[in-house]
Amino acid sequence: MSSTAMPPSSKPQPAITTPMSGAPGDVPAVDSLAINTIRTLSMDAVQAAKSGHPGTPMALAPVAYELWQDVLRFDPANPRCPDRDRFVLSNGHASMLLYSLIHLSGTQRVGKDGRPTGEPSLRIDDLKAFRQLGSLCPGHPESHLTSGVETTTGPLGQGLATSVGMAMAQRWLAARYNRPNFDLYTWRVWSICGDGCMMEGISGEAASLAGHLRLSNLCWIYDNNRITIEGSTSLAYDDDVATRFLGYRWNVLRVADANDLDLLRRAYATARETTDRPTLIIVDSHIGYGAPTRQDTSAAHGEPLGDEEIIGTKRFYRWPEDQKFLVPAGVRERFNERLGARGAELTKSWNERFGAYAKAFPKEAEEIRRMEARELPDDWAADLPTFPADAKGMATRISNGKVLNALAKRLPWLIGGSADLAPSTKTLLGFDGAGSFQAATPGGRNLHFGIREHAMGAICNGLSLSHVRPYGSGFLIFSDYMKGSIRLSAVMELPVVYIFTHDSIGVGEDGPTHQPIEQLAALRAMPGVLVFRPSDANEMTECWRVIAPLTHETAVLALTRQDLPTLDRTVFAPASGVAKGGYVLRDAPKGKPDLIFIASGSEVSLCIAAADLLAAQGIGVRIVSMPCCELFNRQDRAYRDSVLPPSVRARVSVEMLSTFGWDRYVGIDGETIGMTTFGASAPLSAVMKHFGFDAASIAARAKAVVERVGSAGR
Ligand SMILES: Cc1ncc(C[n+]2csc(CCOP(=O)(O)OP(=O)(O)O)c2C)c(N)n1
Ligand SMILES: [Mg+2]
Repeated sequence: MSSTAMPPSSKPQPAITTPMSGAPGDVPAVDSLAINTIRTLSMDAVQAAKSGHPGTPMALAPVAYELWQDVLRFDPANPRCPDRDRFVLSNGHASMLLYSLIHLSGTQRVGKDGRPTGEPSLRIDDLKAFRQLGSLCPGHPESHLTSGVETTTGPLGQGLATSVGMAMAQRWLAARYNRPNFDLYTWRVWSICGDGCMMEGISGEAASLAGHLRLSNLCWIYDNNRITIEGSTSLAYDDDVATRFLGYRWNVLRVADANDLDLLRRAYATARETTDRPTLIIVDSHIGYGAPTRQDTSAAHGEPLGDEEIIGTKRFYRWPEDQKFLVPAGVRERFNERLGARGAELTKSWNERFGAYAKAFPKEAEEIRRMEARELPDDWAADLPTFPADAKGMATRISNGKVLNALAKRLPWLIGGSADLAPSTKTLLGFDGAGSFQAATPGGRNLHFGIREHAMGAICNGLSLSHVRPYGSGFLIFSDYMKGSIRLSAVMELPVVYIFTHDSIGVGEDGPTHQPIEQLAALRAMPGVLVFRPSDANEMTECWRVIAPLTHETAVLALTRQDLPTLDRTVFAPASGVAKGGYVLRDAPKGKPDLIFIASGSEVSLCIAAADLLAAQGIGVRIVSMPCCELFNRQDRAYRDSVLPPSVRARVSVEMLSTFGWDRYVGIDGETIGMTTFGASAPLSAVMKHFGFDAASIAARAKAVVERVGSAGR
C-alpha cells in the first residue's frame, strides 16, 4: 500500500471547520477538528516549554484519536475502572499526544484510593505548564503522577514490555476470578510505539513471550515513520518488522496512511477479532505532519517547531494562525459523545457485574477488593516459618523458597517466576494448584519468563500496575540486564519484588562473569528500592514480613547460593530486628565493645567466627547485622546511635561485594572489607580464602583496626 501524497506548504486558509487536511474519505468535520486540536495543543505546548517532541503527536493524532474514540473501553469519569482497556504510549517522548487526549476527554483525577476526585486530571493550564517544575505534564508520562497515564514511559521499549505484563495480568485475573456469566476481567491492551521501541532488545524479548503465550488481548501499533533522532532509520535499521513479528507468531496488519481513519478502524477491529495471537499494526506516518519544512525530518522529533513553522503548519490545518492552546467548541463534547458514552457504559457494566459477583462469590469479591487496594488477606502471615537453630543451616535461596511458598498459599494474587533459573533461584511455587502460566493455563501462578531478564522486569511492572503482586527472580549478576526495568518499578512506586540469588563471589566456580561485585551497591543507590540481604533463614522470614505489606516501594532480595548456619536466637538477638534494617545481633560480653563488625548476608556468620577468635584475644566485639541499609537509615538517630555508638570508632564492615557505600557506617577510623576487583573461578572455599574471606584473615584485619584506633578512639 502506498502512502498519501504530502501536503504542499502553501495552502489557502479556509475556515476552521473544514475536514482534516490530507484525510481520505469522509471524516466528520468535528473529528478532523478534534484531531487537529490534539496536533496544535502538542505543537503549542512544546513551543511554550521551548522543549519537547512535537512531530510524533502531530503524526499520530488520528491513530490515537480513532483508537480512543472508537475502540478503547476507558471511562474518563472513572479512569481506574478495573476492567478498562489499557492504553500505553511506549514512545513516551510523544507525551503531549497522551496529555492532549487526557485533557480533551475530561479524564478525572483519582485519589490515592483510585476513586475519581471530581477534578480534571489535566486542565488546559497544566498543558501550558508542560515540562515545568511540579507540572502534571512532565517531559515523559509518569503514571504515579498523572491520572489516565497507565504506565511511566520514556526509556524506549519499556512500555511495550510493560504492556505484555498487563495483558498477562488480564489473562491471569480472568482465569482466577471470572465465572460462567460473570466475565469480570475482559480488558485489552493497546500500545503505541515507534522505531526506537522496535529497535530496543526488550521489545523483542517481550514480543517473543507474548507470541508464545498467544496474548490475543494485546495490540501494538507501530509508528513506522522511518525517522529517529539522527535522521533516517536507513542509518541503522533495515529490519523487515512484519516478517520478524510473523516469526514471533503475531498477527501483522498494515495501515499505509496514519490519516486514514477508516483503515485504522478496520485494523483495530481485526485486532479485536483475532483470538489466537497478539496483533501488530504497522502504520506508515509522517513525523511533523503538515509542517512546511520539517515534516518527515528528524528536526520534527525533538525540538519546538518555531513560531514561523507553527504558523505554516496551522495554515495547512486551516487553523487560526494566531491562536494558541485553542480547543474549538464541540471537541470536548465529541469526546463525551463517543469515548465518554462508551466509558460510562463500561463503569455501569462493571458495577453491575461486580455487584452481582459479590453476592454470588463473596470470598472472591473480597479478594479483589483487597488486591485493588493493595491490602493483604488477614491471615497472610499465618504460615510464615520459624527455623530451628542449625549449624549447617541452609542457603537463603532455600529458606526464601520456603517462605515464599508459605506466603503464596495465603496471598493468592502473589505470582511470579524466573528468567529460566527457578531450579537455581528456588522460587518455584510447589504446592498443589500453583500451576504454570501458559496460553492454555493462564491461571497458573508460576510464570516462565524465559531467558529475558529485561522484559521480566517490565512485565512485573505491568503485572503490578494491574494490582496482582509479582516477583521476578534471577542471578544477582544479571540484575544489570534488567536495571532499566527495576528503575521504573521504583519510579512508579510499585511493590514489585526482585529475588536475586548467587549474591557474591561465593558463587565459586562460575567465576568473574557470574560473581556480582558492584551490583548490590548500585541497587542500594536507587531511590525507592529496599535492598535486603538476610543473614540466615529466620532473617529471611522477617524480610518477607516487611516486604509483603509494602504498597509503594520496590524490594530486592539478595540471597546466597551457599548454605549459611541458622543462628540460635536464644543466644543471638531475635531476627525481628530486620524490621529496623540493622540491629545488634550479639553484643560484646561486657560493657562497651572494643570493635563493631557490621555485615550482611553470608558475611554475618563469618563475622561471628572472627569475633570468637578476637574474644579469645580479649577483644570484645559487637556484631551488627545490617540486612537493609535503607531501613536502618530511616531509624531515628537515637536508635542508630544505640546500634553504632559514635564513641566506638573501631568499626569494620564485611561484605564480599563492592565496599562502595559502607564508609558511612564505619566512619573515618574504620575499615571496609570487601571486593575491589572482579572475582575468580574456583571452588567456593578456595575463592573465599584467596580474597581473604575467612575468619582468621578477617580477625587479623579487625585487630589491626582496634590497635590503630587504640584507646584514644574508644
Ligand atoms: C532506551 C532509550 N534510549 C534512548 C532514548 C533517547 N531517545 C528518545 S527518542 C529517540 C529516538 C526515537 O525514535 P523513534 O522511536 O522512531 O521516535 P520518533 O522520532 O519517530 O517519534 C531516542 C534515541 C530513550 N528515550 N530511551
Ligand atoms: Mg521513528
